[in-house]
Amino acid sequence: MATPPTTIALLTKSFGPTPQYAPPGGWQHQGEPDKFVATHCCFCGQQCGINLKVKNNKVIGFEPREDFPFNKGKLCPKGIKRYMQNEHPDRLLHPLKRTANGFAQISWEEALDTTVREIRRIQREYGKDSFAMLSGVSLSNEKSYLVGKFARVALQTKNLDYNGRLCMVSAGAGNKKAFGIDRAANSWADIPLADVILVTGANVAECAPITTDYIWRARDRGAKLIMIDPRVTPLARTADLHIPVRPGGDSALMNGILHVVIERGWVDQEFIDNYTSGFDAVKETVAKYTPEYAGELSGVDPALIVKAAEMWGPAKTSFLLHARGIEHHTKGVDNVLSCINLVLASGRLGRPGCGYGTITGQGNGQGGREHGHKCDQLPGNRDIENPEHRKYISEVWKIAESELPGKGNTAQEIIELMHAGEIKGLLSLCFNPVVSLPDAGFTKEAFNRLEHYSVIDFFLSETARHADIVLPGSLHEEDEGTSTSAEGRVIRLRKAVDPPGEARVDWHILQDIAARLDKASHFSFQSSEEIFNELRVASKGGTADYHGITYEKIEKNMGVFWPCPTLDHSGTPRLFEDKQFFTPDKKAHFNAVEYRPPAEVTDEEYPVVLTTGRVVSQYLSGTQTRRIGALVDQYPEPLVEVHPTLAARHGVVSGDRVTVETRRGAVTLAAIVVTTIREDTVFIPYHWGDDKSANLLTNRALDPVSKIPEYKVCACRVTRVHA
Ligand SMILES: Nc1nc2c(c(=O)[nH]1)N[C@H]1C(S)=C(S)[C@@H](COP(=O)(O)OP(=O)(O)OC[C@H]3O[C@@H](n4cnc5c(=O)[nH]c(N)nc54)[C@H](O)[C@@H]3O)O[C@H]1N2
Ligand SMILES: Nc1nc2c(c(=O)[nH]1)N[C@H]1C(S)=C(S)[C@@H](COP(=O)(O)OP(=O)(O)OC[C@H]3O[C@@H](n4cnc5c(=O)[nH]c(N)nc54)[C@H](O)[C@@H]3O)O[C@H]1N2
Ligand code: SF4
Ligand SMILES: [Mo]
Repeated sequence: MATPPTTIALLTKSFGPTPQYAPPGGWQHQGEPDKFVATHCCFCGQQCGINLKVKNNKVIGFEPREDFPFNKGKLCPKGIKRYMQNEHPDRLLHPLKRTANGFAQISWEEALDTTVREIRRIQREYGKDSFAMLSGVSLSNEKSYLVGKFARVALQTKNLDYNGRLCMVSAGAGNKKAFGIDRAANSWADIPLADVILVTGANVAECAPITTDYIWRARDRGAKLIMIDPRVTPLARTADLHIPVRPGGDSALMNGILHVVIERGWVDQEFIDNYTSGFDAVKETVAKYTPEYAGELSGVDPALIVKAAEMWGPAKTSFLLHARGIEHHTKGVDNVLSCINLVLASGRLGRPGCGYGTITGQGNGQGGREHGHKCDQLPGNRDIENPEHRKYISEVWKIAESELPGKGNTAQEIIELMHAGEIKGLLSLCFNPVVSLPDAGFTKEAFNRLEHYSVIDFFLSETARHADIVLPGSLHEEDEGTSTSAEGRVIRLRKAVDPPGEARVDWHILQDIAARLDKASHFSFQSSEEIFNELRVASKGGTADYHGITYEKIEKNMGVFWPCPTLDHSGTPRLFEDKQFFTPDKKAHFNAVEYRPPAEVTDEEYPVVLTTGRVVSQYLSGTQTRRIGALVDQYPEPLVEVHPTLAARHGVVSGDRVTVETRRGAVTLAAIVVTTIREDTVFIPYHWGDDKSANLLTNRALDPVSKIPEYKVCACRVTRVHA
């Protein structure tokens, strides 16, 4: 019997989340749990261990998990409150379809049949690649792998990409160029052993909170800390040296530091000669980046550049960390390479206390970038255009190589093609592009032009509101699986509860769609572990080799670091110990980088630099954390950080409403006047949608190599709103 179409009042009346939710009796009075489930936090790439308390098939709270070596019981505010989304009344419990009166509940049969009918129609009328797929790396390794296979084998489209395109791709491209492998070079155990730590473009205390503990342990031993950021972030307040770089100035700044390091003779010539290539070109390039020239380009006092070189250069051990502050740029890859050049010149890699790493952002931002989620990638971090790689994966997937699509478009390019009317249909999961992509007005127009859009999510995100069919998926704690942390450690996620109502585990939904596309024989997995075992084979021989990792081994050892090629291999916490790199010539490659200005620079009309990022209590596009009351209380809405000098120029005091305007749009928000930001720069966190969205302002310009958007710099003007 067909389900009668009842519009869902909660979803149509108000799109805003209902954060004040607490179960009857309140969270504190849920009684004794039936069991504890040892698993991991669902949010950031630190992947802290946590014990979930479960009662009557519901998560009712948590206990610290002291046994997991990374965080040893410590959690940040998000980890502590993560369980509170489990029973939220906004949770999608039934499939929905769009009607003239809002969303109506439908049966799974109707939802899946409609999705598949539209996939077939669009692909018949406009070609296979006119139907695209977008995915995300809050998904487990198993789901990420399955998505890659699903898009190529079931949808047969080349147009699959993922939300890591907004996150890890500049670091990934830089790391591959220099080292031939895309992973932090060390486990975090090397951080406390470093004598100097240089952190650039990373708000460690708010975005990788547990890493703070590692850095403090180094400082307890007397280590020096250098922080490079346009803002004095919480960790920067305790640093030995803070360099307030002008957004977009990083490659010039790093070239300047390397200039001084070379001039003073603090390079490891033996390491450079034996294990690297390309140093002479770099030396020649940085020769003109004197502290004065580099300081002028990056907006900092030349003395600070000299001071940084004096701290970094002669140290015995060191660790360099960066995150999106240097990567979210049209020269994100160049910025990363300029950091790697400094590390290589010092020769401090592959030894205790000597390390380098990008701080991976999303929960499975590491694993999710290895298993074929990207438009140019096959599992094991293989290349979709390499004939040998294609042949191997076609054999694993039991298809003819000719059936395997080629390289597709990246996430932002897919949106551009939707806007241009070339991509007509979309299936997405685990991605909220209407909030998270730059130039949100443009993104919304692109979604409105689709002929069909199906989404798998557990909340009705801002993007899901554009869907024709909504398929209710699963939370982290509703499925078994694995994830790979920022350190490169593969860990076990454990199922605590079943999906509520009619919601289904994400990969079951993909298998149901595949079956309706007549591909059941390729998608007949009975468990997450079966998917993982196919992933192991598919990754075998690739750089991201998981072949020697099993569920049992992960559980026994509290995680296994890849590469791990064989069952008797214990994993690789520290890369490059043998000074062998993963490039064809086994050497590490220097890459000369010339400074380029950002895509949009300030002028008379738009005289202020806008940069965007995060706050500790909110996560990404906010669909989850904006529904957790305690986190909303901590930071209820976006504030514009303004320096007192700029504030005075506009007569603004904290709490005043200001309009921030760029060539793309305007938002009006409350200002917060702080001395911790550059005078020429304002900062807005991006975790909100609709009229509070920072991405109404940001620029769609992309890095030519990584295709990451330039979230970290554009030109704006600020005006005070008079009551
Ligand atoms: N609380 C919280 N934690 C998170 C997340 C979250 O949403 N909330 N998200 C996770 C994810 S996916 C990611 S990618 C990471 C991101 O982690 P981070 O990259 O640490 O966070 P962001 O706030 O995006 O940016 C970091 C810093 O870059 C600075 N910055 C801006 N422009 C520049 C520049 O041109 N040069 C330099 N050197 N610095 C600049 C900003 O002032 C900011 O302090 O966090 C992860 N952890
Ligand atoms: N202005 C500006 N914009 C930015 C950034 C910035 O610094 N500034 N940072 C960028 C970065 S680094 C990132 S990583 C992106 C993130 O941007 P998005 O990936 O769009 O953000 P999320 O909030 O993770 O969106 C994921 C969606 O998937 C759902 N979801 C989460 N887990 C699961 C799951 O297991 N299954 C299913 N089916 N759904 C799930 C959530 O409910 C949510 O609707 O934002 C980018 N956008
Ligand atoms: S640091 Fe990251 S993984 Fe750890 S509790 Fe906080 S959000 Fe979760
Ligand atoms: Mo990210």
